[in-house]
Amino acid sequence: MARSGPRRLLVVVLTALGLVCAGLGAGAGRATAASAFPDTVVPAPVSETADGTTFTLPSGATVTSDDADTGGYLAGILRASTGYALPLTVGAGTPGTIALSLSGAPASVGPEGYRLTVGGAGVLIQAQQAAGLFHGVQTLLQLLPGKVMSPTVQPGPWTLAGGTILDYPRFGYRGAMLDLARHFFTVAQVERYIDELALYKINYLHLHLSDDQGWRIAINSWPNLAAYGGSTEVGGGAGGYWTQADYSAVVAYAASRFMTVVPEIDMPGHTNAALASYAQLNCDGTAPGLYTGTNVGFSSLCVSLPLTYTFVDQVLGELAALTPGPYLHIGGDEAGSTSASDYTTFVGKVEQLVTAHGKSVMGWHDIANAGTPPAGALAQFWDTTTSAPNLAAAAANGTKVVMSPANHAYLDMKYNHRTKLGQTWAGLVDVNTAYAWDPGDYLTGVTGSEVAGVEGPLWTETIVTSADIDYMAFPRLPALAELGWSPWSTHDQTAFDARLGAQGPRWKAMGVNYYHSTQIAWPAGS
Ligand code: TNX
Repeated sequence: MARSGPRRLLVVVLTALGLVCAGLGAGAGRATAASAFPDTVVPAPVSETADGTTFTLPSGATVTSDDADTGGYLAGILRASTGYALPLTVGAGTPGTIALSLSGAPASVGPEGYRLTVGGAGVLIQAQQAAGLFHGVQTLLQLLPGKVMSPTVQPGPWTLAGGTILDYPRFGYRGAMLDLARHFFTVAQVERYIDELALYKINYLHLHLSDDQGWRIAINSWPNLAAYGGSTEVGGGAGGYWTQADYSAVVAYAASRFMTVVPEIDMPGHTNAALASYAQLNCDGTAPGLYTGTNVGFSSLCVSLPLTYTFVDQVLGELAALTPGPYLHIGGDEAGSTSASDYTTFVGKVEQLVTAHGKSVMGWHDIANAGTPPAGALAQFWDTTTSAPNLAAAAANGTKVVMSPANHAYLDMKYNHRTKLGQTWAGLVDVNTAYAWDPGDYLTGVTGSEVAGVEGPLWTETIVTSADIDYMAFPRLPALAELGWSPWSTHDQTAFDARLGAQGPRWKAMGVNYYHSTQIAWPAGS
C-alpha cells in the first residue's frame, strides 16, 4: 500500500513530537506520544494504515494465543515492565485484550508474515503460522513506548495508535553470524544476542564454530578438537567450547525465537586448531602449535590424505544429527595455503558429504570457484567488489546467494577511525553505509530472484564481551534486518534514520550497549 504525501508529512511531524515527548521523561505520560504510529517500526512494514485513534492497555488486560510459546514470550515482557498480571489463555475462546490468532490472516502474509490490528477493544495479531505471530509481537512491542522493554516495572500509560499493519518479509533468509572461534562466547551470551536479534525479525543464526584460533563444539569421535583445540583464543586467553548439550540448548533457544541455527566448520583453510589437535591430520604428520594471532590463510587440511575425509565426514555427521535446520556451512573462505586444484577437489568431496548427511551446503562464495554446488546450496558473498563471476555462474545454475558484502554488512568493521573495536580492511561502516545498498540489485549478474537474503557477520578478533557485541551490532544490525525484511519501496534513508532513532529508548531500557552514531537523532536520555 502506498504512503500518501500528506500522511508522510504528518508522520514526520508526529514522529518528531513523539521524540520530544520521549525526552520529557517517564512521568510525562502523554498519550499523544503514541501518535507516531506506525513509523517507529524497524524493519519497515509492508503496509500501514493509522486510523487516528489510540488504545491504552488497561491494568486488567488479558492475553490469548493460539501459540503457547509466543503468548508466553509476549506476556513475560509485558508483565515485567507494566506490572500488570496479564493472564494468558492458550487456544480457542474469547479473544483477550491482546489476541494472537492463527485464523483469519490473509494468504498474502505467508509463513512469516502477520496482520496486526489495533482497535478500541484491543490488539489482534493474525498469522498463518506461529512465526508470523512472533514477528507480529515484535511489531506490537515497537508500537508501545520503549520502556516496555524494561525488566523492571515502569509507569504507564501503555498507549499505542489505532490502525492496521500488514507485513511479510522480502527475503526468506535474514541472518546474523557470530564468530565463537576468535573469542569464545558462552551459551548465555549467545542467548542474549538471540533475544536482541529476534527484535528485528532475524530468522537465521550462523555460528562460526571453528577457526585457526579455536574449535568450539565437542565432537565425540574426535575429542581433542574441543579439549585441546578449544583451549585458547585470540590473545592467548583460555578459550572454551560447548558440549553437544550446550549446542542443542542454543538450537532450542533459537527455535523459541523462530530462528534456525546454521553451524559452520570452516575448511580447508582456517583449520589450525584442528591440525594442532591431531598430528595425523597433517600432510607431514606433525601437529603445529596452537595459534592465538589474527593472520588468515596459513592453514589447510591435507587434501590428498584419505583420513581427512573420514574426519570431515564424522564431524559433519555429528553436527548434522544435532542440527534440525537444513544447512551445514562448510566455510571455504581464504584458503590461501590450498592450491586451486586441491581446493576444487576438497570442496567437491565435502559437498558430497554434506548431501550424504541429508543437509544442504552453505559456504562462503569462494566455494563457487570449485564449480556449482549441489542443488539447494547457499553461497554467501563477503567481498567488497560488486561482481563475482564464478558466483554469478553458480547462481545461474541454481545456487542461491546470501549477501554479506563486507563494506556494508560486516559488523566487525569500525564505524569511524575513532571506534576502538573492530577492523578496517573493508572500510569504515557507519549506519548509513550499512543501510545504503540493495541486496537484490548489488552483484553484477546476480538477479533479485537468485538472492536468498542477507546476513550480518560479526567476526570477533577484537570482540570479547557482550557489551562489545552490542556495540558493533547496534545500530547496524537493524539496518541489515530492514534490508532483508522490508520491500525496497520503503527504502528511505531519512525515514529509516528516524525510525532507528526510536529504537534508542528500547535499547536503553534493555541495557543494550549501542553505539550512539552521530548520523542518528537519538531521543534525549536514550
Ligand atoms: C575475513 S571474509 C574473514 C574472517 C575474518 C574477517 C575479519 C571471510 C569469509 N573471512 O576470517 O575474521 O575477515 O573481518
